[in-house]
Amino acid sequence: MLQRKWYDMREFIAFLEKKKDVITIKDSVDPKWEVNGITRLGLQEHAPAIIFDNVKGANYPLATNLLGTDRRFLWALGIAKWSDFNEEWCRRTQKLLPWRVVKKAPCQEVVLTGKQIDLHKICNITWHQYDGGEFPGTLSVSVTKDPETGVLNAGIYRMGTLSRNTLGWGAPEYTHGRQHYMKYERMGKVMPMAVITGYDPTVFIASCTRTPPDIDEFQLAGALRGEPMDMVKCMTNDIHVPATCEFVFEGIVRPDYRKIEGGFGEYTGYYGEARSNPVFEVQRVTMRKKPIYLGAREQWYPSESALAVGKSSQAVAFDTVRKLVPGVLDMRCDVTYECIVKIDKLFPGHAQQVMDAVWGATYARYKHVIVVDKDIDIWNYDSVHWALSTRVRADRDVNILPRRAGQWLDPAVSLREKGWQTGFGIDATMCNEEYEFWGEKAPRTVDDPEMVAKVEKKWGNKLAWRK
Ligand SMILES: Cc1cc2nc3c(=O)[nH]c(=O)nc-3n(C[C@H](O)[C@H](O)[C@H](O)COP(=O)(O)O)c2cc1C
Ligand SMILES: [Mn+2]
Repeated sequence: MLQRKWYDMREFIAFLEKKKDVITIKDSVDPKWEVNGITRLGLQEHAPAIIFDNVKGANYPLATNLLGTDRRFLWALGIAKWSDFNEEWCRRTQKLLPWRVVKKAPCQEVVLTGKQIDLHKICNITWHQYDGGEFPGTLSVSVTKDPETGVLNAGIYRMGTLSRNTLGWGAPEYTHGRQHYMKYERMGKVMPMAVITGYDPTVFIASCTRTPPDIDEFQLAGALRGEPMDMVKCMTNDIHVPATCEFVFEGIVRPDYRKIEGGFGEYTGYYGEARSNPVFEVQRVTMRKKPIYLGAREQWYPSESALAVGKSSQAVAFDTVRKLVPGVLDMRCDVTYECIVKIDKLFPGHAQQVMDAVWGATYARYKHVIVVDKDIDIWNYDSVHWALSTRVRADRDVNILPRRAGQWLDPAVSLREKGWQTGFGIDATMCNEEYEFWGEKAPRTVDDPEMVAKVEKKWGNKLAWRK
């Protein structure tokens, strides 16, 4: 069985070393442009993960592109291929795994307080050319506690440095972290928060997953890795964090206080505008000895931001939809707002029912839903495109659902309309029911599996191009 349980980020990096899929850059690099350019090239070329040993002005090494390729993302979970991914995720997460509390933790080996805290010396990267400044908070997981239920939430939201010890906190209103904050703010109370980075990769994936509310992402991480997370209480508040992470930033977010933060290059592949965001005030930093900072250059696929948000949320959406609608076989969502669903079509309106389930019951807020038949290989866009061009009649098969809750960062929507989107569904299944009504049959595809199987047997290893 493939490995899926990692003690910490270092164990995963050691695994990548064995696979020759991580490189270390020892030369000094400029945080304003060189890290940007090198990570951009690395992502675009599906290259190894990168550790920058010597970032000018920073005290710690920086790891990037950790899950930036399909292969590393699948390795992190110990899953062999995408077509196994959804089923395996659902199997593992049927039951979430509560975490264990430990008293002593590597992440509290070194402590910085007061004037010792200087964010500019911890992570000082400008990840994209036109970012508003340094963004240490790219793969930083915000951990908060619901003041009413006590349930923990972990989510990754952008954070840009405002001063030596403050960061803008980019959690929009539809995120769980922000909803915790809204509860504190209504009570006029300060919200305690812990921000962590440099963790076992299942924490990375769980924190990006768009789940229903009141799910503790550390229990999800436990289920994904097949062993409960070990968690330790923060030194200055009651929030628990993974014991083996590299950095913990303990602090508060005050009510009724905002500062302009951004703009920033987002996972959509476009710059998001500067916003008036709540402010995270760091009161203490705890870390491991010789810690490694973890960050990411956000962009479209290929990138860890696209993979982690896309694939984890896809698996949860798949689980939801297949529990509501029969005949749902697989799902693929790796272009931010698009969801492709494969079904075994059983009745008229089946594809439309799938669209309704995706729009109505999943948390990822997909705009576009494409439904295809069971003979289509959704892991091959050639196959999906073939279905779109040969099985669709637009006046019959296109469904538009205006004015739904959308994604804040949708580049197709101007600031005035932010937060709204239009559902667009394409039924790209063959219209068998129409043919059959008149006693006809839908055209047969030219897949010819029997001939292919016969040839495979006789010619399989004699074909020159296969050698
Ligand atoms: C690198 C990276 C950066 C992200 N930045 C943001 C962000 O700034 N705002 C946001 O709403 N989601 C962001 N996300 C996506 C969220 O982490 C994801 O939607 C997650 O489900 C949020 O957690 P929640 O559902 O518990 O609120 C980011 C994801 C990644 C991988
Ligand atoms: Mn959540």
